[in-house]
Formats: sequence, C-alpha cells, structure tokens
Amino acid sequence: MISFEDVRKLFTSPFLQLVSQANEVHQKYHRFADIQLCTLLSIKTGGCPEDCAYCPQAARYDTGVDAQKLLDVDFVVSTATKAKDAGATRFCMGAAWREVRDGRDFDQVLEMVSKVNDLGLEVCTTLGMITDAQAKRLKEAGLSAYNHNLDTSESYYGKIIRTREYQDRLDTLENVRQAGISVCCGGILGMGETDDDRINFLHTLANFDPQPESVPINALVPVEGTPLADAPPLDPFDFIRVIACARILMPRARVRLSAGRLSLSQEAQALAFLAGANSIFTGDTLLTTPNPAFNEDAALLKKLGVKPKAPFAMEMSLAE
Ligand code: SAM
Ligand code: DTB
Ligand code: SF4
Repeated sequence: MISFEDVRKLFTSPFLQLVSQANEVHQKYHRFADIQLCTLLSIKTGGCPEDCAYCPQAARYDTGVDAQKLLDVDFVVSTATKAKDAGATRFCMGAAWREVRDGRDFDQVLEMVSKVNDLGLEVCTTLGMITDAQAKRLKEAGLSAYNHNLDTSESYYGKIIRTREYQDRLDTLENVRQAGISVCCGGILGMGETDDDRINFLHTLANFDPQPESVPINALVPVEGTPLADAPPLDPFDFIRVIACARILMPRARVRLSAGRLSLSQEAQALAFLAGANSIFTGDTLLTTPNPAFNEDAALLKKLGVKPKAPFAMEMSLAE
C-alpha cells in the first residue's frame, strides 16, 4: 500500500529532482527506444447521454459533434490496417456510450475486436461501463485492454460528472480485471482540479492491485460548448510532474502522453518522454479533436532517436 503522504512527498518534490528520479525508474524498467504508437478510432460518435463536463460527445452540449451510428466492421478493419502500416501497434476503438447494451451493436463491436486482433495489433476498446459477462465476451473475442478512466480524484469527480458515480467506474474496472483483460486507466489534467486532487488521483491509481498496465495522461482539450470550454490552459510543467509521478509510482505501466499534445511544444514532449512517458496516439484526430500531424510526430521521434515498439504479436513469436 502506497500512502497518501508518500505520494504527496513525491508530487511536491523539486521538479528537476522528480524528473531525474522518474528517469532512473524509467531506465530500470524500460528502454527509451520503446515508444508505442497507438491509433484511436471513434467507432460510435456523439449523442452520449452522460454529462462529462469536458466531453464534446455529450448530447446535452452544443459542440457541433453530431451523433452517428456505429461504424461498419469493414471500415474499421481497413482503418486498423492503415494504422498498422503506419507503425501503430495498438488500435483503440471508442464509443460515446454510457454503458454497453447487449444486442446487435455489441455483437458488431465483438466482431471488430476479433478482426483487429487477427491483424496482430493489440486491441483496446473504451465503451463506457461494462458488466462482468460483457467483459468476458470481449476477452473471448480477443480484446487486449479496456480503457476506462478515473479522470480525477474521487472528490473532484462529482464536479465534472453527475450522471454516474466514481464507484461505477471502479466496478467496471474490476469486471475488466476479473475477465483477464489488461487495464488502461488514467485521467485528465487542467479541469480546475487542485494539486491535492492530482495527488489523490495518483494515489488511487497506484494502489490498484495489480496496478494498471496502461495509464493515459490527458491534458484537457477545451471544446467550445462544453462547461470546460474556458478552462485556463495547463502549465506543461504540471503535466510533466504528473507523468513523472505516474512513472515512479507505477514503474511497469505504459504511461501514455494522450490528449492535449497540440498544446505541448516538441521540447515539452521530449521532457515528458525523459520523465517516463512511453506512448503517444498518432494520427490527425484523437476521437473527435485534433492531434499533431503524423509527419510531425514521425519527425519528432526521429529527432529523439526513438524507434516505435514492435507489435506484441512479433514479440510473442520471438519469445517462443
Ligand atoms: N464513453 C466512454 C467513457 O467515457 O468511458 C468512452 C469514450 S470517452 C471519450 C474516453 C475518455 O476520453 C474519457 O474518459 C476522457 O478521459 C477522455 N476525454 C474525453 N474528452 C476529452 C477532452 N476534451 N480532453 C481530454 N480528454 C478527453
Ligand atoms: C484516453 O485516456 N484518451 C483517449 C483514449 N483514452 C480513448 C481519448 C482522448 C479523447 C480526446 C477528446 C476527443 O478527441 O474527442
Ligand atoms: Fe459520454 Fe464518454 Fe463523453 Fe462521458 S466521456 S460524455 S461517457 S462519451
């Protein structure tokens, strides 16, 4: 059990000391050359009944994102194939659902999972809340990981989302874990949370047993029409501080520099990698918001001398 005070001590340590410590942990558990490229696809966009204050896909906010139906399996498979050809080794499919409902749409998602898995990509989905039975079906279809974020501290959560409880999130994460699916769980910075909220959020994540295999750290992408449209911009040093803490507290996890990279300079991103981030989303769009252009990311990685991660399927065959 990692104590709240230990997390606070770490979080409040001088910036350079923290980054240096994170870097030491990073070098012990990972290789700098190993930065995983992931591609996101919104398979069901908009029209979500939830009230997440940051989200452009919530139906109740006028954000210009229209509700669409679930995408065709063939379109998804062809997008995943292109992502693989462009060097991605993980393909993440997101749906603007509160929760998964059994039926035709879920069956179609299971088919997508199975076909993307057949391409030799790690396959992740983020579909909202799921039951234990749904988690088992996803696992059987070949799902590698399920993304479900805590987003922030338990006490600040109620200020951001009122249509579900923190405990609902924890229950879904437990269902994912019990089904033998790897857990992808992180949060968003820059929503008006305090340092104590950030410490609390890191404390909760780090005390999951086992810890999450994947921790996406997002900077809020402010979207017009959402309640957080005018949130003040996040200081990149605060972003990197949380990444460094995540690396130290969860040494084996893949810490993902996720949404919000457009507001970070390439130098700030380089510092984030030194502090332990080892994954990015590539492609011009995240789910609905813009992301750095693929060519810019390729140029950045080249400048840094890092090579993308080999597909896990290849790693497995090498290990045999
Ligand atoms: N509906 C599902 C859910 O909420 O779990 C899955 C999709 S939801 C868009 C996935 C995650 O995207 C959210 O948990 C949140 O962390 C992140 N996200 C959404 N809008 C964002 C924004 N404007 N800026 C940063 N991250 C955002
Ligand atoms: C996560 O933590 N970040 C990604 C992924 N999980 C699904 C999503 C970011 C979405 C940003 C807002 C958008 O593009 O709509
Ligand atoms: Fe819906 Fe997910 Fe957006 Fe919340 S974050 S409004 S649940 S799509």
